[in-house]
Amino acid sequence: MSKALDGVRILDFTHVQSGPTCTQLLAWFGADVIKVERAGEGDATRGQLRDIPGVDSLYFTMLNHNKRSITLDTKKPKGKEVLDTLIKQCDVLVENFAPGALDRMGITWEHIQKLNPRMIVASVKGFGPGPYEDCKVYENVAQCAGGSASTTGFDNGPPMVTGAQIGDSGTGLNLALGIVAALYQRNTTGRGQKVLASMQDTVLNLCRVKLRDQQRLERTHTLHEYPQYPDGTFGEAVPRAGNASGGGQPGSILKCKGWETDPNAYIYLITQAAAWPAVCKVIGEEDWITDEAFATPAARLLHLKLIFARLEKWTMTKTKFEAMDILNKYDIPCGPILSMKEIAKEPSLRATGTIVEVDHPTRGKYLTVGNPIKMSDSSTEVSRSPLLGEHTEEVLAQLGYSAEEVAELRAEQVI
Ligand code: CAO
Repeated sequence: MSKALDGVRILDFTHVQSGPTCTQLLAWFGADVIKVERAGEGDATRGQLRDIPGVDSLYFTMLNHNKRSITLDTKKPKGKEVLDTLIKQCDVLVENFAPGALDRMGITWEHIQKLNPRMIVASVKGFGPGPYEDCKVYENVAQCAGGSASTTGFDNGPPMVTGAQIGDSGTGLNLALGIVAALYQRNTTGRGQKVLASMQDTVLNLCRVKLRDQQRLERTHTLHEYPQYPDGTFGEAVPRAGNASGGGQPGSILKCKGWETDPNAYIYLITQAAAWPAVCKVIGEEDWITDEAFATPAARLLHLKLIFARLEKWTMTKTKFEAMDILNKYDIPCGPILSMKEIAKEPSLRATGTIVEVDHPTRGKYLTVGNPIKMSDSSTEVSRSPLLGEHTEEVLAQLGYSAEEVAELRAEQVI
């Protein structure tokens, strides 16, 4: 089967998480991704959070599948020459260095344009233009600056970051979309362009509903669906919503059978308006279907704590999976709180290629998350991440370097 991005060659100058997420996706869609790393250490994540001494970490392997790795010191003049050759022969350069690092290397937009006007130059940065544009940024900084931390957690606790890597992997995803759109536009313009995805912008985009609520709060001074209502008073900014649903359908996390010993014996349950009569039947409160205090969504907003306390009395008599089975029969939206252990073992996720087992020459077998985007005419086969510099000779030969030239570059520690 052909792949969506067959024939697209990516100069992958990314490291850590955000950039590698992007180029891994492009590789899964069929692009030839050449990862450029410094000899010796390579991408810093190869050595971070190691669980096996001397072996590429899971952090690295799980973000760099289906790529080729070459080592190159791009600060040495001969290394820069190789980089220039790569620029001439690739379609896209992807990077997520600290602001200005590419310019300091002499790889300016103008320089790239001269070598290859069709090249797309795609960058992740922590911030877009503005007061923080020169800052180095990691995941949690982006979550804090993008509005996620101030709106996550409980209203009586401090701001909180989430485990979902929305700043890193989220921005990588946005960048990949920008690159594909730029490749499409190049079909008509014949020109490359710069693509920028900032981590703050990405997080804010994912917190869109919170900016919605900020404006509602300023206009009406209350947010009926938030847990502070009707007992508490609101401040000037959108408060942390705990586990309340972000939409207009009230929801909560409720204890299930076994919660005393199992930290994940919980279910998320949404009392969607259409499912309200069914909810009442399931918990044996049929009177609530017609009772004025509960009959309408607006009336229920005044009693959410009581409603969820009653629901929890019911969920505590069932395991999360028993509760799921019963609630799904009535089309009541709900979801079990799944631990990573449970997710790793879930057969349906293995069957769809969302969880994949990969074999690695020095690590052995490990699990990874496969391509979350499934296409009917461009399938994804996940292959292991490259060892550092594994493809240096192969790529240089493809670029037209002779064996003697490669030996010389090696002797001069350029590769
Ligand atoms: N050959 C020679 N030099 C190389 C090289 C190579 N192959 N690859 C990288 N370098 C150099 C860079 O040119 C840079 O040199 P200068 O500082 O002299 O310009 C240097 O290595 C370090 O790059 P860096 O500043 O990007 O790396 P860092 O570890 O200090 O910072 C990070 C890491 C992530 C904070 C920073 O890159 C950043 O803010 N990136 C943008 C935002 C981002 O993507 N953050 C998400 C990271 S994932 O959690």
